[in-house]
Amino acid sequence: MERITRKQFAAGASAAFASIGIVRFRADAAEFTYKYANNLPLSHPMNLRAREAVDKIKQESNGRLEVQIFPNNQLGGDTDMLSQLRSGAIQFFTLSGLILATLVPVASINGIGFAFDDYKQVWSAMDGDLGAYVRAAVSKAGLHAFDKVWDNGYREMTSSTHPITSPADLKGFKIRVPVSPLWTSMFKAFGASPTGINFSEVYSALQTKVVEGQENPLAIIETAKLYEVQKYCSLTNHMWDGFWFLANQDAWNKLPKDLQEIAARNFNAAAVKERADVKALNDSLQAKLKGQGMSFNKPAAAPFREELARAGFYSQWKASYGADAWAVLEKYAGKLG
Ligand code: X2X
Repeated sequence: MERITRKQFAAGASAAFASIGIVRFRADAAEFTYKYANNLPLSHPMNLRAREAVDKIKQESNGRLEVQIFPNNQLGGDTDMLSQLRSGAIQFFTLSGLILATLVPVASINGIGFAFDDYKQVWSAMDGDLGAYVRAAVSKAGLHAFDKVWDNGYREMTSSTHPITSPADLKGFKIRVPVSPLWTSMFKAFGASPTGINFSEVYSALQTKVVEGQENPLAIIETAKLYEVQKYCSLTNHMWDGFWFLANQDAWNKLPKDLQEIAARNFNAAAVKERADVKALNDSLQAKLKGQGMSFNKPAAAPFREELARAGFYSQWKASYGADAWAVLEKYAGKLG
């Protein structure tokens, strides 16, 4: 017996109407279709949780807001994607505050070397006054930042040539850093030779040995397969880095209040889940990366911190951000430098 389901019947009917020009739009066409771009592999918790969030947003908005995800630098490197966000070619983008600092200088403040002892300090600061301070500056620059920062993590140094056991091992070290004045300044203070390269080019820069090393949290070293082109991983925890979930201001303003509420609530909730995922991964990945051929060491932090202080790193950045911003950082991180 032939059974025609309701869906098949509807599809057939709509095709019939379409062919005579009665159906002008598909019943499932969204009112708003926005693009969300990022620089991380699909398997990173940021993309996994963002996927869940956009599914919920579609469902809760009854299909009115559809967010398409473009992971893994599909739309270009961070520098490109930031331009696309500003021009409105993309509507959402997650970006490290340290790179956002090329547009909003104070956004790199959470990356000051060895500022936060632990995640407790990090989230108090970023969900508290420090995050609010940065978001206000981001908004002045014409972008909208959601309340909850996504975790990138504590960053560790990797190398194809030698482990980093003390600041002396960084002298002349050819290291890739993200495109950001704070990163360049910090590795120059260590006497290294940093090159600013977008993440989209990192694997090949390491593979072709344009640079010897790089630094990133374990979750990225694993999901971007950097263990294939790096041998040593030194657990330096030299800074904490997070991603602001950003929206183009005009695109954001165009959304009716109810859609803004649905988007913000789901992206913020996803960020909180992603933080737990990254922390769990960072706690467990060392064994996996060892199995993939990396060797680990954990240098003492104090000599690195002292080297930065001696080079004038802390006083220079305090002057650059201003005493007010610095006081907000120290409220959470304690006295620095
Ligand atoms: O570029 C990097 O190293 C990365 C992926 O960690 C950032 O987005 C800052």
